[in-house]
Amino acid sequence: MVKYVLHYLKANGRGESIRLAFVLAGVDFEEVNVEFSEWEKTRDRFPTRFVPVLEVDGKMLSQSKAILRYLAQEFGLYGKTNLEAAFIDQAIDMVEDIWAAANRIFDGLDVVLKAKAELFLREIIPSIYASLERLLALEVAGDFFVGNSITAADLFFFGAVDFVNVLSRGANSLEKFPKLDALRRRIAANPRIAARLATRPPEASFTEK
Ligand SMILES: N[C@@H](CCC(=O)N[C@@H](CS)C(=O)NCC(=O)O)C(=O)O
Repeated sequence: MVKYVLHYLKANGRGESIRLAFVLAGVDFEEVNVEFSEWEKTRDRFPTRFVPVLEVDGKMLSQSKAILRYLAQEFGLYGKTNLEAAFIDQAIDMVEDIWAAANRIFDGLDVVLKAKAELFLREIIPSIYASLERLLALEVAGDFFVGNSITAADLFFFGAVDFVNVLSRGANSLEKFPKLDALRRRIAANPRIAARLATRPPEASFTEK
C-alpha cells in the first residue's frame, strides 16, 4: 500500500482539493501541518519551497495541480479518455486563474491587502466565474464539469470557491452564478465530501492590511 503524507499549512487553501480527492476515493493519508509562524524555517525542506507537497512513499511531489492530477489518475477522477482528461484540464486551468490572482493580494502568508482583495472580488472573480459557468454549458458537461461524476476539475473548483468565500467574509460568492452554485452544492452533497465538510477544522483567518 502506498504511503501518502500531505504537507500543507493549517488552512484549506490549495491543499483542500487534494484532501478531497483522498476523501472521495476513501484512501487514507497522513497530514503534516506547518504553522504559519514556522513557515520560513520549514520551507527549505520542500522541493520548490512552496506547499502543498505530497510525499508518495517518501518521494516529495510539489505543485497543487501536479499532485491533484496524479491522485486523480490513481483514483479514477480524471475522465475515461484523454479527451475527457483534456476537458478536465480546461476547467482546472481556468480555476487556476483564481489562485494566480489570489497570490497577488497577499503580503506574506496570512496578511491580505484589503484594497487588492476588494478589487479581486469585484473585478477578477466575476469574470472567471462567468467563464467557468460557460464550461458547464458544453456538451462534455453533465452534472459536473465533465460527465456525471465528480472529477479533479470539480474538486479544484470547490477548493478555490472555499477560498473566495473566506475572502468574501463567508458570503456565497456564487450567488449570481446559478449553474456554478448548483455544481458546488452537488459536490458538497456527495456523502464522503459532506462528512469531511461537517468535521473539517475551522479555516485559518487572515489579517487585513
Ligand atoms: N503553483 C504553486 C503555488 C503554491 C503556493 O503559492 N503555495 C503557497 C501556500 S497556498 C505557499 O507555499 N506560500 C509560501 C510563500 O509564499 O512563502 C502550487 O500550485 O502549488
